[in-house]
Amino acid sequence: MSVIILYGMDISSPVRACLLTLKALGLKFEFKHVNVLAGEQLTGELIKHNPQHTVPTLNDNGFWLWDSHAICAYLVDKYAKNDALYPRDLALRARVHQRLFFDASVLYMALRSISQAMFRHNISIVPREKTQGIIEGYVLIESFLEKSTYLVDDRLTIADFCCVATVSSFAGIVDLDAKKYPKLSAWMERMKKLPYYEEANGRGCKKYVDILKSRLTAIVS
Ligand SMILES: N[C@@H](CCC(=O)N[C@@H](CS)C(=O)NCC(=O)O)C(=O)O
Repeated sequence: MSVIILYGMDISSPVRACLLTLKALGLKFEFKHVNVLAGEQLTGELIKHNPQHTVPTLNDNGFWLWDSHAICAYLVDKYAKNDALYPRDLALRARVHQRLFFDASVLYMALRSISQAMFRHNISIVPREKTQGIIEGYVLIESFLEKSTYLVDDRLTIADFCCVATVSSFAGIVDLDAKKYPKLSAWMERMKKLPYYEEANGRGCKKYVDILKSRLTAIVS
């Protein structure tokens, strides 16, 4: 019997990107909870197969893969009935990649630079310059959505899944101002209407945002 296993915890934004993809594809999968806050990623099966010990990690019938962007792309290529979520057209795919790499290298890193200090070193005061990374993320996504309803034209792709999982988590540090970022806010509302959004991203994101807010004591210049 075919078994897809996703290792992770739902407060993790890259894990939620994979949950959005799995749900959008209607795939059956097993979710193995790994409590990263307790260091569980450094033990058991996960560390044997993923020396980088990150979640999400996928085990698709013995094929192991990590990094949310790689996992989402793989799942669509392997299991989707069509290429809508990850177009095969060269130029479209290149633009999806640009957004995915933007998420990995800009958005996620802005969040990580703050959350790692909080989770690993119990630091509750955030330097203002670090929150600038989040604000720049908001500004850039607003500009990407200037002429389109999704991040690549008017088509929903895995780029939206990866970016929304990260951007929705930003609210733990800097609330999204709908007046300043109307296109971004409309996109978030559009994403929230997806029938699987709440289960795949909404719930875990709320938990994560609540944790960040409870730990944050001040933003200082
Ligand atoms: N670029 C990776 C980031 C994965 C990542 O850093 N995940 C964090 C949780 S959000 C993690 O596993 N941290 C535990 C560790 O690095 O040991 C992805 O998109 O999957």
